[in-house]
Amino acid sequence: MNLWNVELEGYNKNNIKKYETIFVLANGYKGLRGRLEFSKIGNKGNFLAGIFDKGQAQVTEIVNCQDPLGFNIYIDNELVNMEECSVDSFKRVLNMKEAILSAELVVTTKSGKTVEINSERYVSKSNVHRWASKYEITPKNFSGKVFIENYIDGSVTNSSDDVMNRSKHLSIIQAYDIRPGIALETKTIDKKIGIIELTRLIGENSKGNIFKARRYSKLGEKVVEVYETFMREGTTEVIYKYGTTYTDRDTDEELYYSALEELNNFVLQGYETEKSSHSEAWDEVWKDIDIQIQGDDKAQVGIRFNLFQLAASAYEGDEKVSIAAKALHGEGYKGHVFWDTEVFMLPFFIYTRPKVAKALLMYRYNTLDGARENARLSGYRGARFPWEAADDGTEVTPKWGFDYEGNAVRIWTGDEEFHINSDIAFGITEYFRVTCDEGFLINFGVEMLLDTAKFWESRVEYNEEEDRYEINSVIGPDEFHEHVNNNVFTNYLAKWNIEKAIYFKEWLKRKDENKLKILCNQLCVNEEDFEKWVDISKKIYIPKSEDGTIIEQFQGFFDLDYIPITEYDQNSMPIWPKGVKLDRLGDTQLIKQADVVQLMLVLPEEFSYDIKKANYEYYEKRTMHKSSLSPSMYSILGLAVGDTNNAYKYFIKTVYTDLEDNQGNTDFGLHGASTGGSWQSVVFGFAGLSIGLDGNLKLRPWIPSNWDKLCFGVNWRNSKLQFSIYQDVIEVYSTGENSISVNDRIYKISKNSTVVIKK
Ligand code: IFM
Repeated sequence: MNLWNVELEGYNKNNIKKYETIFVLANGYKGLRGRLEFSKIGNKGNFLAGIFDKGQAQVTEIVNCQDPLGFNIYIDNELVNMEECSVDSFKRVLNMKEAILSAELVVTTKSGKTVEINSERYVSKSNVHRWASKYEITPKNFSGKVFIENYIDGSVTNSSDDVMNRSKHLSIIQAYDIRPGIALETKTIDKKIGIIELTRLIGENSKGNIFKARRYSKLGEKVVEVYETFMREGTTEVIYKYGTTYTDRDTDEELYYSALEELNNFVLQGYETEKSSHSEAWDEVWKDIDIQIQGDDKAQVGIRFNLFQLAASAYEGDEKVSIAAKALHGEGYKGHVFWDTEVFMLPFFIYTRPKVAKALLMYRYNTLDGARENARLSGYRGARFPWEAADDGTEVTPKWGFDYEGNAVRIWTGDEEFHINSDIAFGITEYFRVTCDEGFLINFGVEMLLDTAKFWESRVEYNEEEDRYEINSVIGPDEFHEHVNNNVFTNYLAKWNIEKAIYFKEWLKRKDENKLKILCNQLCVNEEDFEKWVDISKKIYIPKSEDGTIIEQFQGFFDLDYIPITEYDQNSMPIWPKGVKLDRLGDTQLIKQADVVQLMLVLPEEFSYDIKKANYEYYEKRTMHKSSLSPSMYSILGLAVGDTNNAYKYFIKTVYTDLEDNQGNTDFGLHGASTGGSWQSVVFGFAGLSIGLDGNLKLRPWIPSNWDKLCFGVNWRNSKLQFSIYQDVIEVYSTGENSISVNDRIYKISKNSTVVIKK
């Protein structure tokens, strides 16, 4: 078993879309679905970060751009196609180490001609505008004319499988015959953002060019070039396909010339040269992110898949884009960005690739005006970050969707899921705690903290009778319960958001008093607001059980029907208890995903071991894990409170969310949050890494008995730490001087040295 590969053996029409998602190649700028060129089944997907459009769609959505992958082989005039040929052998491999997707297939056409095709593809990590494929074609039982068709398809729509909702976001601007090569330029409907794809085929053997004739044509919204060649039985011919992509977001120059220059240089440097720099770039990434789990191959491949796809989805070169819930892997959730980014994915980047983390936070800063507009439009002040975000920070959550039974339902999350503001505040302070990047905080972070606090000031309601502040009619992380009052996740984090705003306002005063003055002026806040903030933070309502042990998820939760979960499916996911009415879930204590448990992980230092344990046990029995965000959180809190048995189960469920499609919707894109949750399960869960109240790192590991060794690295302030955790020994290497607490004992590590600790 190669622990760097995800492999698919055997051709199966039913899992094509799932593997298109699993086999996405992305570089944070572009995501190309892992479509097999020789199949007509599946969903085309060429997503470019930051390219959004509404057009005739329900809401603004990521645009499925013109598809540059088109590549057909005709033996005489017979198309080599998986659906019509007999498949003699079939294998696809995603090599995560080098970020190369390859395919090996042998097929026989209806007329009995057998051909072997070995191909590979990469989307360059070293130059985000470049991507390429290579095809090795061997006739097995014939010699004859072969036509190779290269095309770019501009007829792509979004929601192609959903007849009522198909929408086209691109108008064709121009098709080009580059001779050799083709190009197709489009523009989005609303903002008229230009997008161009260029491709060129090079087929060469020892005698030079293998092509004998070429024909260019524009067929409707497709631009096509076809080459004629002659192939001999048993002789392999190699064809390279080079591709470049540009949009108006990248350049002020004419798109065609930018992309053409890029293509010419790419072809000149060659496929293999770019492939090497691409692999080297990935090598650097892997040095930062890899996690080794020795002794458990399933966990090893699974965790690498999650790290790979998460790292592939981000691009530090663009501070105006973020990672969508489904990353650049599919149209699910319309390419929108949720709290998934800050709470689930960002910690991975903060600890392993801080420059990317900063770019992700800058996306929020760059969309702050949209957030201010959201607050204004809903009658509040300050900044209200959107529950679902696209390119400008305004709210893009659809108003209507479908429930579990397919009935049309009003979606309230965009109106009521307010905790997104504090989730972003959490991302900001967490980034600062780990990196100490003062420049970020001074220039961007404090402004976001103050403006989100100002929002909470306008959002809370004062209950005079009880002398407390409340936040009513909200949705917490558990989306089964809508319009609830005083959801603790929301209230607690609003309080915490306000406290952080006050703390960092004082911090900024010390660092740069003038900057703070300007900021207060700009945001229209003064001492009166700050005093009110203190009052709110002291008096915000946190419902609890009478003895104070169990936090009540929201006011009135304890009075709802308790329905025991007794059955589990083959992936050990809870099955709906018998008799439960899916349109009345709000009347029950069944919850969709971690809510109170989530709070205890976002702010672990705020809750004692006993409180965590009691709440974990109480809510675990009630959680349906109907969101992929849930199992990782139960794994981490489970480990913190000694439920090691279930923790492994939740961990495997998390890392195999997409590989085993255990939420049943991998077709529509990656579960980005669970890729981040996978990293967190290992680092915060099994390794027990946290930041202590003294500001130092703490480690409290527990690893399953079949794990011989768990290894990973993190950036901590100005040093890199490398952890190796064995069953009875822990080794910590640090590039800088550090103090670290391991199982509650403090160890000093000097620069470039290792401490070895016996458990
Ligand atoms: O952000 C999540 C939410 O918590 C649950 N439903 C799916 C969203 C996107 O992943």
